[in-house]
This record gives sequence, structure tokens and C-alpha cells, in this order.
Amino acid sequence: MRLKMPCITGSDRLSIPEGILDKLRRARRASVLTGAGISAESGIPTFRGAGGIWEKYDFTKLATPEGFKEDPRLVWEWYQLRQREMKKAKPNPAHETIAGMEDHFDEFAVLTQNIDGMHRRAGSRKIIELHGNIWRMRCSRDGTVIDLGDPVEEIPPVCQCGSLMRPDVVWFGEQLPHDVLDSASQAASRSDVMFVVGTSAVVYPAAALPILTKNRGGLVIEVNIEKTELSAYADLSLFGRAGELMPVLWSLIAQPERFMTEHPIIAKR
Ligand code: BV8
Repeated sequence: MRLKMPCITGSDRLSIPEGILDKLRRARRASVLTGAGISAESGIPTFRGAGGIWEKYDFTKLATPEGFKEDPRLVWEWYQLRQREMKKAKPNPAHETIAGMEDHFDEFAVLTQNIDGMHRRAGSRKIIELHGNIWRMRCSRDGTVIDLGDPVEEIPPVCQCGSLMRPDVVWFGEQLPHDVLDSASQAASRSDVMFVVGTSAVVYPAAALPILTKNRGGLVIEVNIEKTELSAYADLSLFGRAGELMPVLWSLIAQPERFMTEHPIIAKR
């Protein structure tokens, strides 16, 4: 059942079929799969869509091992630029809502494709970074990992062993670390509900995780400003900005009584 909702401002309208709402309120194990869309309202551009960074930059040259081999300086210029943007950005109400959901469930995990570190800055602890983190770099020869508090200064940075450092992210054509994929698949298959927020769901294996939840009888709730590859599989798609929808959706699920007082007309539906 998908509800086509115009772009929602604040909490003026959000109605969820009783059956789904009931299941959401009884769920004990949950996960949230996030993509670039959840950080859009923090001012971090998404990849696809209007103004997406892939419009300006060719990811085959910048987010692949081959691209790094060919021109490591160009690749670092790009990651340095993104670090500077991400440093300026702040978590938004969608990140904060997800951080607040963690202790409500017996099992909970944020499965993020984002390398921006925003979920941790918002207070989430149970985070699986599927594609790595821009605030770490590692030696391209011996794998030594260095944490970065600030954007890199000298580019390309060099390891004390003399080899080039590379961003500690997963590039296209590279496998996700086994432990990361295993724990993400575990979390997805054990979830009573997976919220899928701000992703176009076209990059694999991340895009396959909601299907794992669905195949195990779990609910898939999509939050996006538009339809995606996943909408056909979702039990419910809520169309609107994550920073506006997530707080309302969560208060409807977790504090029905408070929601009733705050939104009496809606909740009765
Ligand atoms: C691998 C880190 C083994 C670096 C990234 C099966 C089928 C087809 C292809 C493949 C396949 N299996 C493997 C592949 C190849 C490839 C792949 O999936 N290609 C795609 C393009 C088809 N996958 C891989 O290479 C993976 N490795 O599989 O290894 C292997 C290898 C080779 C061949 C076979 C097997 C590694 C993938 C990881 C790559 N690294 N990032 C960096 O960031 O620099 S991926 C990067 O792009 C992001 O991490 C993210 O995953 C993806 C972008 O997607 P989104 O985050 O969803 O962002 P997007 O802009 O697309 O969408 C934003 C959405 O938000 C939109 O829907 C928009 O409407 C919405 N939105 C916007 N604003 C808001 C909003 N929603 C709500 N509120 C708002 N305000």
C-alpha cells in the first residue's frame, strides 16, 4: 500500500494505515538504511538528481581504484573538497530522530551508505558504515588507518612508509569489508522493520538489504522526496523531506499518546 503524498511541510498530514502502524508500534528489532538524501537538508549535495555531484564529477574517475591509480591528486582534491563541505555541515532533524530511535528497540542498527559521519555527530552509536568514512585515510600499501579530525592539508597525503594514503572508503568495483557486509545483512534479515531514508537504491549490495528484510517478513518503510527503485517493494512510501517527515513519523510510532495530543485529527484516522 503506497500513499502518494504531496511534499509535506511540517506535520500537517501524515496518515499511516492502521495495520502498518500497529506493526510499527510492536516492532522490537529495527534498522535504518540511509543514503545521501538524509544529508541533503544539512547542505551536503546528493549524488544523483538535480544538482547531484555526479553531474559535475565523473565517479568512474574519482571513486574507483583505477581513477586513483591514474590521478591520485585529482581524487584527493575531490575528497578534500567534500571534507570541507561536510565539516561545515550540521546533522539535521532526520539524523537526530534516528539517534533517538536507538534505545527504543531491543536490536537497532543504522546502515549508512554515507561517508560524512553525520549519524555519529547526531548521537547514533549503532552505526554500520557500508562505504567507509571520509574522516579516515589508510595506506594504499600496508592498510595503516589514520583518523582525520579535519580536512587533509597536503594532498596527496603520504604514509610514513612512503606509499600514498587513500580515503578509507569503498570505491566502485571494490568489495565491502566482509565483517561490514555480514553485520549489515544480519541486521537487515533480523529486522521487524527497515526504514529506508534518502536513497535512490541503485548501488549494490546496499540496495539489496531492504529486500533481505522483506524476504524475512519484515516491513520496509521508505522516506524519500520521490519514487525510487525500491518503491515497488516498500510496504509504505512516504514522500517528503526526511528532516520534516522522520520526526513526525517517529512521534506517531513511539509516542502515540503524545502524538494524539499534538495531532488529534490525524491520529484518529
Ligand atoms: C561491489 C563511497 C563487488 C565513495 C560509494 C549489481 C547490479 C548492478 C551493479 C552492481 C551490482 N553489484 C555490484 C555492482 C557494481 C556497483 C554498483 O552498484 N553500481 C551501480 C552504480 C549500478 N557496486 C559496487 O561497485 C560495490 N562493490 O559490488 O564489489 C563487485 C565489484 C564489481 C562487480 C561486481 C561485484 C561498491 C559500491 C560502493 C561505492 N561507493 N560511496 C564516495 O562516496 O566517494 S557509492 C555512493 O553512491 C554512496 O555511498 C551511495 O551508495 C551511492 C549514492 O546513492 P544515494 O546515497 O542513494 O544517493 P543518490 O544521490 O543516488 O540518491 C539520493 C536520494 O535521496 C534520491 O532518491 C533523492 O530523491 C533522495 N532525496 C534527496 N533529498 C532528500 C531525499 N530524500 C529525503 N529527503 C530529502 N531532503
